[in-house]
Amino acid sequence: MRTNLSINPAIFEDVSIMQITTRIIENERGVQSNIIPMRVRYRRSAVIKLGIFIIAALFLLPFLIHQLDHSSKEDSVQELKKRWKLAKDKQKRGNVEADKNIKNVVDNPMGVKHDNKQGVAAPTHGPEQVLKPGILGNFEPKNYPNRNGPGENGKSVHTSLGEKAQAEKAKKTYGFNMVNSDKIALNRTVPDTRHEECKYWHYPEDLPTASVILVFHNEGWSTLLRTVHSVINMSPPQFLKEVVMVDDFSDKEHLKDKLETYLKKEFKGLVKLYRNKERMGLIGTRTRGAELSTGDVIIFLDAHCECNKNWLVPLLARIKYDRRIMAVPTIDGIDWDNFKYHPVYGPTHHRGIFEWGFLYKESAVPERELRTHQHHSAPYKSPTHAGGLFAMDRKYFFELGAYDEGLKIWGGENFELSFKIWQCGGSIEWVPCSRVGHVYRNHMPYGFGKIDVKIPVILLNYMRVVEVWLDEEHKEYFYTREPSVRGYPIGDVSKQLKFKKDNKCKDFKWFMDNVAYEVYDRFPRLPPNKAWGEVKEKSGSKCWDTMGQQVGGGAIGASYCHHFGGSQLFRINTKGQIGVGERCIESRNGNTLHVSFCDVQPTGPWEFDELSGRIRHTDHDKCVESGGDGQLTLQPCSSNNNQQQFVVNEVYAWKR
Ligand SMILES: [Mn+2]
Repeated sequence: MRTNLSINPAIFEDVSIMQITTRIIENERGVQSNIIPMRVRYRRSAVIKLGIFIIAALFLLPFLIHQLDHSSKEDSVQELKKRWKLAKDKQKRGNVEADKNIKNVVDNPMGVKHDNKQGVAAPTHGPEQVLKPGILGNFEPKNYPNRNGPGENGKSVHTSLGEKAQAEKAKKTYGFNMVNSDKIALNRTVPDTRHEECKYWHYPEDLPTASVILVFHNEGWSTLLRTVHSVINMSPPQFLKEVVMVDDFSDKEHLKDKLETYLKKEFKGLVKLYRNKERMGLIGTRTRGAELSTGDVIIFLDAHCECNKNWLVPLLARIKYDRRIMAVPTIDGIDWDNFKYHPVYGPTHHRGIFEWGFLYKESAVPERELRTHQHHSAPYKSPTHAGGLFAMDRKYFFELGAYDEGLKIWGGENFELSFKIWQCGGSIEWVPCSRVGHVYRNHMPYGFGKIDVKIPVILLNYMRVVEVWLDEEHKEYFYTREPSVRGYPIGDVSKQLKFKKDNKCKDFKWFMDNVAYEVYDRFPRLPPNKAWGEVKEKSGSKCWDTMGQQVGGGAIGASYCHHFGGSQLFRINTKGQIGVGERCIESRNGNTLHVSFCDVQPTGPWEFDELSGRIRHTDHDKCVESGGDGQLTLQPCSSNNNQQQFVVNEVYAWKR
């Protein structure tokens, strides 16, 4: 594999780099106003050994005493000794087999059925993590504070009447209610959302070091700094090499000198701040952050996160085990308005997949994957990831060529990296015992900066990914779903294709059959389009339009043709579905047309006769009629009614 660790000097010359020297937060006791020092303490190995010895002695003592009178107890003692030996050996050698002999005393409350016999044992590369029920994990935080205060323990905070106007303004500027965020301590506590089992995992002591990379653009003060404090507070110091902050050309005043001064004062060189001299976009800035990092592992987090208990070690342990694993924490939600910290998934594990327009989706982990694991809290494989939060071996990231440099701004980079990893020999795992809270925005508050692209940037990115990593069959599903971008020039992808060839990466069919196999269940292979584009009245001037309606919403209608696709781009496929975006058009009431979920078995109900221009609903045996007043309804079909006649014109907005 080609290793590209060199940093482009041209980028560096233009950029003011600020290395900050500061103190560790622990030395700040009592100095900063709203910062209550909170560093979670971690057991040292000596303490663990002593702890294990004491627990073992307490366990064994009664048995040993009884053994004098009751020789029948001998078996139990021998059994116990055997277990201890197995547990210890396992930790030493990373022996997977030994783990099966340790009884799991933590009930699996999720009721997930694990069929161990059918499990496929993964090859052991490095030392494995071990579950020791009843024995607190070696990196479990101790002395996690119990505090009262606004938002402590992840509770919600509320806006008073007097603050309403200011809160509204903040929402518009940042996408978050910063008035509420500002009331919460920068190092607030959060509830432990992990599965109970997570407390009893033991991890190797010699893990790689991590650089946590935070890319930001015009981020609010308290959400940004809470992320930094949380990373530092919740990570064992021996594994956190640095926090690398990369400012993608923000112009907010609080992110200038004030930020530099604060970081200098609070964190002793542990937090480094770099600034882009012009807007690079998220993807390019992430790669730059990786170039500037010095840890063994790079961990990307969004700039509005809060790390939960023992979030870091489970990620590092997977990379220690196999450096070609991308380890993804399980994301908790933080409300953008009241900042309540809460889990977003129920007891069922989820993983990342996609539909054919490459909208990111999550769905329950299939049984085929679940049955390869003995423990519900064990890391599991996932086809892809949401994009914002993940850990990777730094060198491996560059061996894979980092992100495709042709990807612009934001979007699709998660698929590029995922497909590249899986198809070229690596894997992606979601780690249930690593939890990180993320504030979901209510809207994207800022633009993308200047860009010369005639289709949505995200579609251009998808096209580059599709053209490099998909095969002919699967490419066709993408272009069936997004027909109007077919033929748009995507620039040079020869470097990516060469990489794929040189590294003998597997094809997309392999990926679908072996990794993302559940995608077909939820998003079946798309039937070809029979006609697509604007659906225009033959005798009028209006086009079908979703009118912004969603599933469960009101009727769609017709409005003046804008020729830009979007809400006026419909696809009628050979199986009789009418698609719009990822959704379909249905008329369950036999009267009006509505946006609905697509049936996974595509069979009708529509019939489009190009000759007559009639669009017939076969179940109701009625035809779509445009009233001329913007209403679309189903009416009895009539061959001489020109209000039931439509033409479907392909739309390529970028060609005009
Ligand atoms: Mn985010």
